Amino acid sequence: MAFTLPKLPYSYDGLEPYIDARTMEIHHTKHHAAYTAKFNEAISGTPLESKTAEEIFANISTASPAVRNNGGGYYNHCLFWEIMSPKGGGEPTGDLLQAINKAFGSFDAFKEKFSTAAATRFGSGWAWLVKDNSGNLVVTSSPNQDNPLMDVAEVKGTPILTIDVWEHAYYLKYQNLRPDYISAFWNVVNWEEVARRFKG
Ligand code: MN3
Repeated sequence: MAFTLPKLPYSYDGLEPYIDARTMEIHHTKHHAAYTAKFNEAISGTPLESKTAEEIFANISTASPAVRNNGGGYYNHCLFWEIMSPKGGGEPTGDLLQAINKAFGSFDAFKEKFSTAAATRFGSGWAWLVKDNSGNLVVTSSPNQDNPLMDVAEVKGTPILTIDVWEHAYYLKYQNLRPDYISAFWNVVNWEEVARRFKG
């Protein structure tokens, strides 16, 4: 099974002014495309070729660094594109909002916790909102291209929201101001998609 680079569900300038078109185009056509190609290369001719990304991640500790880094890079960006939208922003509703309130006290407290996880992840990585195996919501972050589906993850579960905090995700527009990029991100979060993934 070969993994394919998905099309973005919106145009490269669709997330302006929060995430600029040039960053989106390079991020998708260069970075994500390279992870996808190298992931396929790394599993080609191995037993992993017939597995889903989720199955590969469940035993990632036994795989090569090329599979871990590029498989994560492939999957994480697929999720990242999906949980953003030109019509995003605002607040979640219904069951998702209730679960957020239960786990974090309030939506604002959740935003604060997620933003801090994203801002304080040293070097390159991702912040996550994860539905754990008990159905509870947890905020975490991971280095490099690791994700919560991997057996090596500090917090394991189903990722339902994520932000890429590699410099390539924001440097053209925000330079070293990662917190400004994180603040802007909230304006493009696709809560309908996050809620869909929460329902699972
Ligand atoms: Mn990236």
